[in-house]
Amino acid sequence: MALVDELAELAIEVAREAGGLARLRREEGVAIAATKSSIADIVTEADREVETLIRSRLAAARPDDGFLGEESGGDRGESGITWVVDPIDGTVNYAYGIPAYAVSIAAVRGEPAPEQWEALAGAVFSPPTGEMFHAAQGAGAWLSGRRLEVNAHPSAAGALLATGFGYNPATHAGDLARVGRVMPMARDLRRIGAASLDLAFVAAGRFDGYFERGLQPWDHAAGALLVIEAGGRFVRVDLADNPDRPLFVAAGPGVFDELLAATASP
Ligand code: LIP
Repeated sequence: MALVDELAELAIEVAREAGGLARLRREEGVAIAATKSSIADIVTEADREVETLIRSRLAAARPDDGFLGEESGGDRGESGITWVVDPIDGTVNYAYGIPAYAVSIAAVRGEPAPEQWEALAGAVFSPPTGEMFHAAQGAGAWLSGRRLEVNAHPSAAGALLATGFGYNPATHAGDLARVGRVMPMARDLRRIGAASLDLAFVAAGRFDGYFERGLQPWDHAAGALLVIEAGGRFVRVDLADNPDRPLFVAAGPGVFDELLAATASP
């Protein structure tokens, strides 16, 4: 079996088990364990428990790999491969009981930095719906045995788009200005609250495009590979006002350039 396929199979297996634990804890009742950078940036005990499960399963299967997780940080392995993990993406939705959250697991090669890594495999599992989106480098993106393709929507005019807003309220004026530039040309806008699902939906043709500033590596590592393997484009753009808060844009080829032009300014 090719390495990318082996990594994808492991990502799928662990994401499914981890998603089952997340769903169980949700049904039992979820408490916010801590607030991180802002009132919107929270962590639950389930986030921590699910990431611990994921980390232990991956280490048991591939002990020489590195790990980079939202809740437990990272360590470099010996194999040159790093697992980039968001145990519960859409944490606020999860805490409020909104059925829009996912387990995101990606395997990357090289430096564990988004602008340098090579994505090899990824899985985005949605426990509320049971949908497993997955991809292996060069082998396409898939959902329930169906190969995914981004929409062939010919332009940003009339496109169904999605976005998100960062945790820092000081950045919301720019985010809302960006929405103001996009809305006049869009069919409509959705804000799901889980970047990995936003990206999976672009790959599946449920959105024509997605844009958001300030995503963390674990938010987009798996979803970006889904988009690319589904024939879409994904880019990270440093903006002049704050290069440490890059803009991410994902879309099909007909929408991408116009969407990037409309969003790639502070
Ligand atoms: C979330 C992202 C979402 C963004 C939220 C938050 P988390 O990740 O998936 O797109 O708008 O602000 O960053 O914190 O739920 O893992």
